[in-house]
Amino acid sequence: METGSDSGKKREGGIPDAAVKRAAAVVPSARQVAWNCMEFYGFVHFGLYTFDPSREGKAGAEIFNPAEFDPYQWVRAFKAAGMKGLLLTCKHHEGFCLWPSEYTDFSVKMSPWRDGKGDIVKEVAMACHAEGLKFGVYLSPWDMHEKTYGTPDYDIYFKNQLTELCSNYGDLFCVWFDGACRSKDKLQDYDWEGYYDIIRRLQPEACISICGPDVRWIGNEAGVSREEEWSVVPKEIMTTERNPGYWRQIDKVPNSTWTDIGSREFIQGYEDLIWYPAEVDVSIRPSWGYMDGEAEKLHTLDTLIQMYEKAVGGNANLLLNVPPNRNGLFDETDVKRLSEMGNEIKRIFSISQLDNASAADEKGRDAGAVLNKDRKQFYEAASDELPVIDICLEGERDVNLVTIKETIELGQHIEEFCLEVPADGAWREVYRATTIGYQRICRFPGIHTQLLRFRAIKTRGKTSLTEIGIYYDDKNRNL
Ligand code: FUL
Repeated sequence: METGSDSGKKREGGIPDAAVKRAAAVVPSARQVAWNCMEFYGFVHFGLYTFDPSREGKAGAEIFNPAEFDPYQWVRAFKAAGMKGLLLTCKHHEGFCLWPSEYTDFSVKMSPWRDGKGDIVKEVAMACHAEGLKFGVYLSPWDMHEKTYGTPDYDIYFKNQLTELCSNYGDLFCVWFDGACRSKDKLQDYDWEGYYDIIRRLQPEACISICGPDVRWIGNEAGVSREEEWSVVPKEIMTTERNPGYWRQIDKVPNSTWTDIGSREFIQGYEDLIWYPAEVDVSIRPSWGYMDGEAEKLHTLDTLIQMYEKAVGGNANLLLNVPPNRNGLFDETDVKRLSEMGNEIKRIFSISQLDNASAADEKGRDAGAVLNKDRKQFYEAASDELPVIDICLEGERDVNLVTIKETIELGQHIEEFCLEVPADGAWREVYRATTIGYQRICRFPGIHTQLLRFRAIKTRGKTSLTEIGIYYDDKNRNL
């Protein structure tokens, strides 16, 4: 169910209502829904740069030798954090390939590691699949080493490598094309559509991220999410990201770094709207690749939990990078932090207050479908009216954390909502926010109540919710 025509034109004097209707009708593909449901997964930056702290790019394959390389250590650490997948930088901007590509010698096959007979990509993919993590590949379009870069021959080279990665390493959940290109003089005229064809043919379930049609960059690398996050945005956001020169016009051309790319006011100027959900990518350390002296600068547990709640609870997925060291292992500091993070996420959501709860809308229609985690069961408003859902708990309970999920399979519609509790014969608001989308995590000062009301304040047409979770965080984190 992919949407959008190809004109991509800005609409002069568009009618707001028409734009809102168009936005309300945009829905995700099945692969985008599956991707959203992954919520949290890990990035691994590993390459020649790991072994070359000077980062001058002059070193050759002879320095690549991760003596204790153990992808199971990475995979288990990611699983302990609660991640659902692993994305590996198979080739970063430096051009060095972690698999023995047929199309270049600048790879593991010229390294001393396993006498040039090893394949990092294969071992990582196998460890992921054996341990139940999804596997994804990062292949940098920008290549500082490959001589053909900047000419049509590079497209052939790139497509050959893409074909290798999409054919030899099992199912991929994502192919990640980085938009970064710091080269000023040598720009490639990439055949993006040709790349997408290869992926769709060989890996139909994989999302194509960043310089691709399925998943959008959040717009910063600091782990910062928008307060109002829309998965429906102008198609131009997608096409600008993949133009390596757009950084020079960053204030003029709509792109992922802009604060507002989805509001009613913003979209009314655009004819073509697409489903293009956001991903927050951030490193656990200051750098993406391993650097000495950064173990002391790991993000704190509080910061990581805050990033998690704002991203996964703010209609975005979280992609957290952890760089292996020169032995080919994560440092123990990082392994420990990942397990703390996983334990904390589990703890936060450990006290559900929903046992024997019931839910009904204002008209008395049963809304119990929101009280389970089955996405196929959902509550749908009868018309364009603003839904009000009352959840009745088994008795009076402590509550300070609520999760809400829209049925994104039907689109993203809620623009503003609040949560209320009964007080003195009326309703008292305890929380208010804008978008929900895949999920909103709502934190508020603790209340003691049997009834909790969800009330939509502003929507784009008919809304639908698939889940409302009600919890008590007994540490009452004030994030
Ligand atoms: C950026 C790259 O330049 C960084 O090295 C890193 O790979 C990050 C995820 O994307 O654009």
